[in-house]
Amino acid sequence: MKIIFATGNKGKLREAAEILGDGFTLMSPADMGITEDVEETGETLIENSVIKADYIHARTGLDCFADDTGLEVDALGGAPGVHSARYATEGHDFEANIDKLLAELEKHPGEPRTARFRSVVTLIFKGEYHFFEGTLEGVIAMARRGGNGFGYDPVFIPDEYPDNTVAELDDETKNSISHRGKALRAMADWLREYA
Ligand code: ITT
Repeated sequence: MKIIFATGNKGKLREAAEILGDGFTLMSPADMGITEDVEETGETLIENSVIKADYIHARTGLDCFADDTGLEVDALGGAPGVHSARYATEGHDFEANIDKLLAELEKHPGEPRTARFRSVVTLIFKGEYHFFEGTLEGVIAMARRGGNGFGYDPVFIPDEYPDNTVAELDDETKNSISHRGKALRAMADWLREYA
């Protein structure tokens, strides 16, 4: 099945290709000649994932899905949440975002560093909307570790692997427990059943 993943994030695209497997031919907006980024003006993950999916669907008319992901840190009242990509600066600067996260948590000594990644996937299939969600629970590390993954992975320790950050896991292991893995496997199950 051919489907477009409405994302400009190469890490997400790589993970989705592995999670969805052989039954799906994944295309990116760039493959369709669409290179400009849509503005994520929503106040929630679901709003932003709809904005991204709508943008690509309006331009191609093809089945597509988008993923909006946030990191929710309990000691920070759920921040950065929907603002995770632009936490420190307007550009998607992973390093600056992690620096800001660690600095903000230093202001909360002694508080639990519990957090979760939450992904909301909007699928537009035959013009209709379907939603899938996945979360990954864990804690924020005191410092970066590991070189795999992307984004906040070097400072996120998942409950399933308490000795490792996600950036110390290989892609397959990350996908088997991750927010995106859960949401996209649910989407794939739905497509296999109803498409
Ligand atoms: P698209 O909107 O083009 O899909 P994006 O990187 O802007 O890509 P989001 O709006 O969902 O994606 O932003 C979420 C932020 O959280 C962004 O900084 C990501 O790098 C980060 N993030 C998303 N998924 C992640 C993951 O699996 N591990 C670590 N960080 C992640």
